[in-house]
Amino acid sequence: MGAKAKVVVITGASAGIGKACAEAFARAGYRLALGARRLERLEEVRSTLAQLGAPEVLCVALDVRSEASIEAFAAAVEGRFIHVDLLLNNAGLASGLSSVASGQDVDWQAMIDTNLYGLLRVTRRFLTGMLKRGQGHIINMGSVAGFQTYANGAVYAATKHAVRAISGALRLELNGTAIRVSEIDPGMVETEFSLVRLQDKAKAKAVYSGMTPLSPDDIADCVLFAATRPAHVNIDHILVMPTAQASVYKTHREPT
Ligand code: NDP
Ligand code: 8X3
Repeated sequence: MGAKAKVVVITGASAGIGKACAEAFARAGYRLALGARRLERLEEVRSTLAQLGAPEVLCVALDVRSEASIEAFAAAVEGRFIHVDLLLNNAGLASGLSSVASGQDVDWQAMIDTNLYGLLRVTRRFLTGMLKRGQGHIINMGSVAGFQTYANGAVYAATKHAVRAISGALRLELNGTAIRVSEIDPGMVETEFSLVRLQDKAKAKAVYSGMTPLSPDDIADCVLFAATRPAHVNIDHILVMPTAQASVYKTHREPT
């Protein structure tokens, strides 16, 4: 891509899907602006990303739950790159697995602040530049939980249903501009997601026992596909599941 290499901003690039997307965009020659709370984890992969082909890699601490952190992150990104071509809203989490009757405010708040408010505020901040330029692409990380809900996952599923609503509304609001809005909606992907959710290594491992989950690279393939379509093509959404997972209710597992 050389001097005109496109710029992609990735939130939550320190692990899992976000990190795999950073690697995929590096291989495709994009300039990268990466955010996450664990700056040291971003710095650890910086040299690998450069070796893979990213002409520039900017790593900045970002907590999407904080408006001030988003502003500092965006100012650093715009200070370095001026234009952002693509925003990948990937930062997200599930906190706990409990019924509505027994749910804790602290878990609900973490999911709503990160997956919903965080995505909204980051989008608003980067849309300003995209609207001035009349160009850009926003890719939101949704989930199969944006299409189906499950017991003990009400609030996580609510935030992912909200992401789908936001992607749809944005497409309507931006119709007539060249700004595209896509959503990638994975089923089970083995990352740090279940460890963050359950806070227990053995329980997190058991989530994927007896089946082959998606890998972060599988999702990065989908993101890169959506990102690299011609300007007149908008991928609205890609719902992608492990072959062993027919729905959030039915996953085939081999005896282990
Ligand atoms: P990981 O836990 O492996 O990665 C989550 C990433 O989000 C980390 O880089 C983390 O960085 C970042 N993050 C979390 N909170 C914040 C915050 N407040 N500010 C900035 N960054 C934050 O999980 P995944 O890679 O699996 O998750 C990525 C996305 O994919 C999420 O939106 C998730 O909901 C979605 N998803 C995951 C599925 C799965 O089965 N794994 C399936 C469907 C969707 P740090 O902690 O350093 O801030
Ligand atoms: C993560 C997938 O099924 O745990 O978005 O909700 S699931």
